[in-house]
Amino acid sequence: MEGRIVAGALAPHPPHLVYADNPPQNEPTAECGWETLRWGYERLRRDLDKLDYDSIVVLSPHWQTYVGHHFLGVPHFKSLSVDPVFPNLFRYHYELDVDVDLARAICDAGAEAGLVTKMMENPDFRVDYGTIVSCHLTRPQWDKPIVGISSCRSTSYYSVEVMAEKARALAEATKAAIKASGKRVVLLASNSLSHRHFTTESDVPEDMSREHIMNHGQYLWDMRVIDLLRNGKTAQFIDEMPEFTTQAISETDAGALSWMLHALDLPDYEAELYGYGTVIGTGNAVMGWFPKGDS
Ligand code: 2X7
Ligand code: FE2
Repeated sequence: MEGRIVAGALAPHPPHLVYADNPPQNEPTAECGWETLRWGYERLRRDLDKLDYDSIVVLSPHWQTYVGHHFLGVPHFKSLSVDPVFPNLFRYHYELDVDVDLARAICDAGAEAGLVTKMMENPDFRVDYGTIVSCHLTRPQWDKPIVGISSCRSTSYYSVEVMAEKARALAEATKAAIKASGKRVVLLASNSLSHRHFTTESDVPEDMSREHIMNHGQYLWDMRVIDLLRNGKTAQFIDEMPEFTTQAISETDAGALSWMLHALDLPDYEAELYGYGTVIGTGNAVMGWFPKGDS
């Protein structure tokens, strides 16, 4: 049977959300915080629980490779992930399985399409926090193997347009490999929307009286993007993505959202918005796409 993508999610990765959830894997503890996003993730999880799927494929802005895309290529990773900027919030003991067969299939399909791709086979590699946070918040049980894909930094090395072309090619490779695998797969675009952020933190990080969008311009951009995505205007979003990325310093620079939307064939159906909220001034939305043909 042909494999297929059963869902895609915009799954932002501020470590603050894991911190505020107090899972046993994370050392620091919080009183509360960023509820609209955490409740949004709760509802995303509920919808994903209704689906039957084999693997999760995630592209992360915090695994940065300047030459091509790399793929986690070791069956099991276990280590401690410490956020470099927020070590006070995120010291997370992770243990995860990798769907190496699917990773290799996407890696090979990408290479055939002319992309530079490489399997990352160092067993001591430390998985980045973007991958860990998005996967934890989407599936805290960690009972599905993941495919971890690095972000090729072509936006900074060349231009946002070069990144967009590569994201599209990687999406085609992802789709073809999933189809041939016979597997049912969930895709995660691990990124925030607007990304200007505060440079200082309050004494109590979860003090929500201090949390708000960085500026009104960023908010307007986030609302525009969410409106396009909610209304199935993903092709228009892709057209506007370079300007959004530049003006809102958005984490869409990493290509995760473009990759996922292309792999979903640029949905013209509505996305489910589970929640929007800011984290240290950045804009974050949790959203889901459910291609027809699944229950
Ligand atoms: O990586 C992040 C992010 N994208 C947004 C907000 C806060 C921290 O980390
Ligand atoms: Fe980030």
